[in-house]
Amino acid sequence: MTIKTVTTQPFTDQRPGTSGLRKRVDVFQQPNYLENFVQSVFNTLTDRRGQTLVIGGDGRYYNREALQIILRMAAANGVGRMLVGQGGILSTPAVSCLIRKYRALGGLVLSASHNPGGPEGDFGIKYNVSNGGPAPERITEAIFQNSLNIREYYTLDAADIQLDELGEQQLGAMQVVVVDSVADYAELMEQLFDFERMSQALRSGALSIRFDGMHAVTGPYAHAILEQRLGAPAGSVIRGTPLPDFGGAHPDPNLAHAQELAALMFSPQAPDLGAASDGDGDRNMILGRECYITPSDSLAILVANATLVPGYAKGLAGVARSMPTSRAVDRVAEQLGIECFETPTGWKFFGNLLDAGRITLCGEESFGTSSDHVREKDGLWAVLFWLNILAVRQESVSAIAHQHWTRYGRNFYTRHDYEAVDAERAQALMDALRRRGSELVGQRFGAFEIEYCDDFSYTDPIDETVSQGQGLRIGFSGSGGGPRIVYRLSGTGTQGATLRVYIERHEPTPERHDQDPQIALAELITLSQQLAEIEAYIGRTAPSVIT
Ligand code: VG1
Ligand code: CO
Repeated sequence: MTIKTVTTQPFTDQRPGTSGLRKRVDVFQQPNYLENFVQSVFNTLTDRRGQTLVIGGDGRYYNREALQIILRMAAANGVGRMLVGQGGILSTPAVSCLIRKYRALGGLVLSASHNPGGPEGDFGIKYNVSNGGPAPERITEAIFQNSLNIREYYTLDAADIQLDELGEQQLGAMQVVVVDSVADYAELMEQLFDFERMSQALRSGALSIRFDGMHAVTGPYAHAILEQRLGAPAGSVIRGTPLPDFGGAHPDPNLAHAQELAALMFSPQAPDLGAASDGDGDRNMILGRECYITPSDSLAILVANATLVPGYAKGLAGVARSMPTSRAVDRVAEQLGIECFETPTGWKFFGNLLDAGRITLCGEESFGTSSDHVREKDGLWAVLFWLNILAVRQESVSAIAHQHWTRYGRNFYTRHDYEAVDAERAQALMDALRRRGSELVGQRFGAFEIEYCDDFSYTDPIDETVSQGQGLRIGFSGSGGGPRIVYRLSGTGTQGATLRVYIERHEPTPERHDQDPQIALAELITLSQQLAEIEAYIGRTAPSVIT
């Protein structure tokens, strides 16, 4: 089959963000837009010839079309073998699992994660490297530089691959293997968790779960693992069929977007555990009966209970959290006497620590938790971890959380997002705050005195790469690390800018642990708006989403 060389012009906006290249579907559908980016990836992979790559997506609109385009380009670029999820479906953690298991050179994830899908929604593409994790900044930057200079791309004149048929097919000189989307991932989960114990509890009715797949990628995984293997009654998984537009809903697992689940969990019919995952299956939300667990607390509780789970019974090497994530896990790590790292936002920053064996569990406040079993965050893994803990402890989610807070204190935490604001104004807000940093130190606002104000810079402990400008931190004096407000701009949005404000305060007194976080943090929330002059800069008096 002859390779076709197609002439093209560069686009200037193909710099990957926090998690790959994300744009509106109509941007991706422009002639050569996807092709340019994919060719830039291949150009960067100088050792791709004859190698294996993994590819799959979350099933959103344009997934199948994009897959066919990429497969033809891969063949024309000399890739030896492509492992493709059946129907084009693979969750982000499943891609990571397959890359590692089959020693692939890397993989491509087609997803815009929790962003809405459909013709009016978003699409995305992310390259993962041979450890199964997102490409580090050095590589994403090389891809971007390549995209600025690209003049041609390579493809084949060939018929479409049958994406729904398991097994081998040929595309030019390249082998395409359509693999079961769930099997390898499910097998990995069985190695980590006590399936027998969880299954007994679920089958006997001692334990019950409701999992919301949000019509995104985790549906097939949850049906197979929770219902078929573990025996949770049919109906335990809701919205379990992936749909190209996610049923018109927003596949973002939080209280605002998983309303049916949230309503159930705060009703008399609530099961023991409620959970949801996002578009590409790497996020998780955890709920108990009348109880919502923040992702930051979830990480801390998993770390504190890890030895109850077979895969982690030996204990943890260390842990890590992204900078804006609450410091609840720091306290647990301190008690356990293990290292705790603070990394910039984005899963790629955990990769080196995981590879070096310095950390076992890690997480982000944005509903992301995982371990060294893959190199991505893993939604269903977190749900199984909780289920395993519940099966062993035989206590409610709420009781476990309260005992945790009694022992370590509670880190009241909230994130306020100001979405789709003017990008220049948002940048001006950040610049002004950065400039005022040193003058703010020592100033007092009511009960709060500013102890430090800095722009977070991270030096990777393994390869010493420096990442600057990762968010502004304002720390106040006080016990338990002191209250903290963090400001940063999102790197995953596709419309204007999104300002994220993260607010946190440690509360040691158990009698005060049952407050609503928005009330417990009320003064700091007001202060977060005043200090950054949010209304003056971006014209908003309230956030668009609170988590
Ligand atoms: C957000 C989250 C970040 C997460 C990223 C990708 O990034 O804050 O913690 O790693 O999304 O998650 P940002 O730059 O918009 O704040 V996902 O589920 O899109 O892969
Ligand atoms: Co995601």
